[in-house]
Amino acid sequence: MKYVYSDLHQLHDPQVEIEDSALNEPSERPARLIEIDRALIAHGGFTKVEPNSHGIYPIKRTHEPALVDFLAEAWQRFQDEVRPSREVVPDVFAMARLRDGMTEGLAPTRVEAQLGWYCFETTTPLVAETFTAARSAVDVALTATDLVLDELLTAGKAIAVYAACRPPGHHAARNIYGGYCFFNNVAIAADHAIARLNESWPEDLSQNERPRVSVLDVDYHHGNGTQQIFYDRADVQFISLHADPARAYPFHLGFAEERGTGDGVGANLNIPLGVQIDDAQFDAALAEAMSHIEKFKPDLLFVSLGLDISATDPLGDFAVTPDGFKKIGRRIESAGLPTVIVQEGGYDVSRLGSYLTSFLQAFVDAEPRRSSEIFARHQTRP
Ligand code: SP5
Ligand code: ZN
Repeated sequence: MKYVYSDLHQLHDPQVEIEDSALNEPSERPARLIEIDRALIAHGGFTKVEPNSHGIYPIKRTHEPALVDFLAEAWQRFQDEVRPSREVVPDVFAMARLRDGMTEGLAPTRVEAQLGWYCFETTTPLVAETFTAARSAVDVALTATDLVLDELLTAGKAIAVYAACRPPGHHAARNIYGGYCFFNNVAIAADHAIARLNESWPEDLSQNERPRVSVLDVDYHHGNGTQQIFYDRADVQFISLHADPARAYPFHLGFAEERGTGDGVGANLNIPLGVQIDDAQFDAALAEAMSHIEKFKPDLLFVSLGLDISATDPLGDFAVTPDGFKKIGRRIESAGLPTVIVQEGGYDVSRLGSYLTSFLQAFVDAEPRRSSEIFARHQTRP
């Protein structure tokens, strides 16, 4: 099985993050992906691919261009215009309620004000080369998506590729970042997949034959950014299993009532879960999610894979075991869809490799079958 990995993620290496009213060592650190890469090499069943540069355009199609331009310059501007600092974080947040009953505020121009406009919390510091690392994570997701699309479009095969993304992406919304995420890797890749399928397929397809994709988010935390980006879209289904936001980050989104808006009504589905969810309980929720994906009949499946659902994760309170990860991988694989697996969270650094290889084992085992069978596209759809 192929995986896409770039060493450039190591350039994002904050030394502190402000969390739980304390200055902590960052949970989201380079060692996470170094451990994952080590485990995939040691396993023997994986082939590493370097990402290709896809440029800035796919990022600016999904995110507001002003956010992208801000992230390109913000760290250096803070050094020049405020004071030298290894990590740069906001301290004044542009909360909409400050202006209750008034006209909407103007976008600020000073860098310290823009930080609180474009970032929603304090745990996601910028360092000197964060922008380079965040762009490399996007290229990793886009390259993995291209490998899956190439196989689908040229040979009709449904393969699976793992995108070793870091920093993660699913908390980054269209024009605001946070939650250790800068660019929404999976959302950019899903938009790119739809664009490529639209270019390759005839223009005169009926509405229910047009390209569509599903994003299944199994990170411990709700994928608020992905939900926001696709909330009004009928061609991207977003389904998230996560800790109930009534008790867990990101707190303000991820409730079951959030079902989409406009054309997107019904294409967003949240399944909030209680504490200490075990393998069987997680699998039952996943079975429900998969039944919705089966009905939607996507051309491609994206998985936002968070390994922070494990029983040993320092940020989570679920109870998924290595055997649970195997079963989760098996259930997702059994849908038989062309699949891009995108790395999100997971913070028990020394165990991330074994959790990941447990999850991916079903895809490794299915590879011979997936590369000999033709995937039936253009199924009849609702
Ligand atoms: C991508 C991703 O997984 N982002 C997660 C960001 C979570 N940040 C908030 C963590 C709050 C930590 N409080 C932990 C208390 C655990 N006992
Ligand atoms: Zn997470």
